[in-house]
Amino acid sequence: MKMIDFNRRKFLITGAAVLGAAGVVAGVGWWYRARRAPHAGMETGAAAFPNALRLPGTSGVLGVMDVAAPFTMLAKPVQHAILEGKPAPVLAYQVEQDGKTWVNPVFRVRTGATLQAKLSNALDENTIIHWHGLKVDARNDAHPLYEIGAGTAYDYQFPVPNRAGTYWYHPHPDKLTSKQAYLGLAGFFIVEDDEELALQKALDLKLGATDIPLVIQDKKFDEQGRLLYAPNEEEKVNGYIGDTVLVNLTPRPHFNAATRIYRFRILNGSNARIYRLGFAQGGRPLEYQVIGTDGGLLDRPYPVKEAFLAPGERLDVLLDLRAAAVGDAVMLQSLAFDPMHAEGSMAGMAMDHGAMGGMDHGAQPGMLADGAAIDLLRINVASKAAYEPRVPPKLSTLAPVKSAVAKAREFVLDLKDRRWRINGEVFEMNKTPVTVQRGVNEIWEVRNDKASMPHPMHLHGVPFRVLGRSGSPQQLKSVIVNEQGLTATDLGWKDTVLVWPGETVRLAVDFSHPYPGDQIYLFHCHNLEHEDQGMMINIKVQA
Ligand SMILES: [Cu+2]
Repeated sequence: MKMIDFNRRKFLITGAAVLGAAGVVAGVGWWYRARRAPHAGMETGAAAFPNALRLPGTSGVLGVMDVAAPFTMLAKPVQHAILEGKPAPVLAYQVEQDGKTWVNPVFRVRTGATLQAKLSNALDENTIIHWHGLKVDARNDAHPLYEIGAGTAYDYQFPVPNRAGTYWYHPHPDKLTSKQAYLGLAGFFIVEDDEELALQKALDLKLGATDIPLVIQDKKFDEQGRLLYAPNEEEKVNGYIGDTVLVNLTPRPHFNAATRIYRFRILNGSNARIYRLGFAQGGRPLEYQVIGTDGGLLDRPYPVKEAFLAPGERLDVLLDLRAAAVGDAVMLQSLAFDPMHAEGSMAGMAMDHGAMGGMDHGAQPGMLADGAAIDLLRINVASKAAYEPRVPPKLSTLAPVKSAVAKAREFVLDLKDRRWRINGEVFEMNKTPVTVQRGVNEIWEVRNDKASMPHPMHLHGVPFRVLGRSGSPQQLKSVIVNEQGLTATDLGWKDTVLVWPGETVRLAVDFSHPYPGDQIYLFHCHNLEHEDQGMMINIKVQA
């Protein structure tokens, strides 16, 4: 298995290198092979999805925990059988309160509430928690400057000013984020406000039953069911791709539904894999409504048939099963796409003709290529429901984007000597190449090199709006929803935005905040191998 993987990666790099400037062509070729991959649209029958999707209960793994009193999060290895009958060590956040235990809890909190938590590090290395998407000061945001050693603890205390939305938390220590997140450390952080509660009431939604957080993660396992994390040099450049896709830590999952509306809060918690999400019934794509993104509800529902979701991003969707009949099945899928690995053409790597022999053999058995079609979750329509509600035509009011006075600030993404760079640099802990003034609205222009791969760029502490995309690849055309070239995933308040090769993405960032003193935040790629390899830059917000 390891051999196979090595050969495939080797091909991916050398294939692109051989084709030189036509690196994009190599990407397309890869896509066609991916479509022929054995997993692509493999078996969609009930027998192929034997495992009940893990749903958030009131405790245990992914249990919902209402944040009220202070609590302690113990980061530690635990035994957990992701694969049936194969208990194996994973890393987890464990919380104990009122006689109950949660593992990677789904935190639920009201806007304006204060979170008081102690991180206790029972790992054998440094760690720190980043509250992804929350508006907090630098100390609570957990820049790796604040990482703590094994056996020590860190106190968080901050009000949650965010509007309602699906946020999350995960580790952020220097150069260890990818490994720790991959081995299990991650969870949802759901914020609610009056508007959100009104929507739940209008659509009769209940968290864990009809309002379901779904975290999608691709993993590799060994024979004993242990998670394998050992990226080789190619995988550090490409990102670490798994061959088993889990939804809520469940492989090959099914969910028994009734004929009503369901809400899915989808988080791409994978290290590097992008998904092109669609629902289908009998191979026919179903329309669904995008109602929210990273930073909460949109102004209205946006009907789509597919949407890209990159690592770190969230998509809040409604699926209407009222037209379905009992006995029907609806698949949540990732559709095949060109992963656009065009980076090899500029990577300056030596050609290896020996590896080309494997080129025509396509994806190897057991591998799940980047961009391959994947059946993620089988939704069995199992019962009839009397369900009257209609989706409200208006969901929320988004504050208008403030116009910026300054000229755009540029961020250029490229690859040199096998390291991904932002503005020609790789991360240095104590260097702050970017200083912005607190209170200023800036326009950011993020430009990705043509000979590159897609980078999901994440900004800490400060949410932004996506203003426009240009130079987008052809495959984005079918998902663009407005004249600015945005996709449904780009709408509303964002903290992570996907930038495809050759694209320029314009952002509006509002740097006003209430915290005294200078704040050091981060702007980085959420392909976690890229992040750990230094595709990250300090952003100083000067008081
Ligand atoms: Cu990246």
